[in-house]
Amino acid sequence: MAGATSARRVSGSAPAISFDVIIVGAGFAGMYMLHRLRSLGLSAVVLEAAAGVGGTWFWNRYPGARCDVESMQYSYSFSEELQQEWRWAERYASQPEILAYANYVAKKFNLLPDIEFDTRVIGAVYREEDCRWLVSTDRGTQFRAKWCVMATGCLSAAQTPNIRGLDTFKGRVYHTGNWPHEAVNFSGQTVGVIGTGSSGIQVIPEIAAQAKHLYVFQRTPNFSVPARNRAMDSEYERSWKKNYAERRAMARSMPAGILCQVGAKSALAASPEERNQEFERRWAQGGTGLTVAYSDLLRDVEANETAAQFVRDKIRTVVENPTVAELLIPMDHPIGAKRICSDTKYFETFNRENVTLVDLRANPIRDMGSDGITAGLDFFKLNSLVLATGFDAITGALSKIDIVGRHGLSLREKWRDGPNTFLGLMSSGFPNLFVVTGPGSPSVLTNVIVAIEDNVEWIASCIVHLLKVDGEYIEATSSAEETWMEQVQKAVEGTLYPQAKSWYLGANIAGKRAVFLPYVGGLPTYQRICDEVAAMGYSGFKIG
Ligand code: N01
Repeated sequence: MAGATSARRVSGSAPAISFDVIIVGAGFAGMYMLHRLRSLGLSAVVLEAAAGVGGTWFWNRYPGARCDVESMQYSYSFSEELQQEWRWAERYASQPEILAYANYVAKKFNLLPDIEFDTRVIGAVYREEDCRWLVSTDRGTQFRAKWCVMATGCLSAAQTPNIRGLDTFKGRVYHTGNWPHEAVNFSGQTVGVIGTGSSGIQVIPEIAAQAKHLYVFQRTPNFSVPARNRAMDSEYERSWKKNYAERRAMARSMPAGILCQVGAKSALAASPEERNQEFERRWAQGGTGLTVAYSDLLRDVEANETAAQFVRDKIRTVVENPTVAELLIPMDHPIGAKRICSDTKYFETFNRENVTLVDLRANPIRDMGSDGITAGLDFFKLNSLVLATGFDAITGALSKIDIVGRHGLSLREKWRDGPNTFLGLMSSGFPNLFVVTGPGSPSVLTNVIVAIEDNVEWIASCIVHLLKVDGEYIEATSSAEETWMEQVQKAVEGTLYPQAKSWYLGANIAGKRAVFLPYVGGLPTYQRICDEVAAMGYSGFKIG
């Protein structure tokens, strides 16, 4: 809700206000955390940099922004009433619809009075003397609480590339991850888009349909599958709503927390005809299910190559100019090792007369001037530039905050060579500081709303336990953390993920240590471990 205001406005000069819990972020994680804590009778405040709820869906308002998990699944499961009454318009929801849903939830559960909007958290310090977190904001306000929950999101720190002269460009520069609220009209303009990840692949067809000319500056081609989005089929919706609880439970038993057909057989055990038929079926169905057609697509190079080759051939069929087609074909990474993209007429867009693909591998960007961009020996005159250049993922939002734990330990310093957490939920040296979908949890490899709900439930139960045993603090032990991080790295070793220079590894951020950030062992395994840890009295944690 743009411009939403909370009932309580805290003035900059007031002393720190105390709560049981401070939650940072009013996206899907922060909203549910607030609701859950309230149900326990605890007092909580949510501090949110944006003017409204929704997190990533508040900021990523670029044309074409849409979820790649089906709407019937990309939604909260905690309230039967909510999931019955909300009606999704499309198979894959658009950003405005998801934002409307977030606002509906905020209203339905009366969350707004406990959210401080337009309030960016800049620091959080643990005070050993009273085991409390002191959180400070860019408004000069301070908040104090026993527990602090970082619900800061995995893809919330937008990344602007370091292009010489970018600030001298006299046209408008947009970032997909921080899109303006007012409608942007590219009609009659020559526009440049840098970046061909999920955001670029969604925004490019929309801008092409409006602009006079569009230059797509591509450094690395990406695999993308057609979304085949369509209006919600009412029979499909009814079938979900009739069995919602059962289907949600089934989804939770799947590795990504998404109910879909996961092939149990090796791709190499199928004949080429059989494989082709299966890939064609999934291509026609639309969505990202192609990469789970066989059990070993993300484990075996040869198996992976069968799917990669199928998509490469599709690109050759769709793109009319063979030279352009070859430039759009990814050859440098296994399919699925980078997050696969889902599109609506992306490759078709390169058949338009008003679209030019600029290959940055052959012609790297040299600099920008007031009128445009120079790549290789060519100058491209532009009216507007769109940066679809991604995020400092998973750790970026946390490292923007100056978080200081025991003995003056800085989280940024501790994580300089890669983040260390136990279960992605807590980091040793930072008592009572929880992270939702933190590094070392399955987070971005799942339907993130499922991962969020499970983490929030775990944190809520942990707080209940602490209250029961009269614990002042809970903290991950460094040995549990070390063992968990070894497990996280071990889980990824047998997969093809490390073969791509992706944001999963932090490879898109200069100077970021290459460490695989999410846990690839799957949501059910992860959840089982979290539950066992809790059942054993929070083994691996110190309670004092
Ligand atoms: O970001 P990205 P994204 N010069 O990092 C290029 C989720 N999401 O915002 O690959 C030139 O994937 C960069 O090139 P390269 C989803 O999880 C979901 O698109 O580094 N190019 C790349 O092409 C997704 O994976 C949805 O060589 C530069 C692009 O910018 C994640 O968010 C929709 C450059 C960045 O791609 C991130 O996606 C949108 C430079 N200096 C996002 N710097 C859906 O649900 C970067 N690039 C569908």
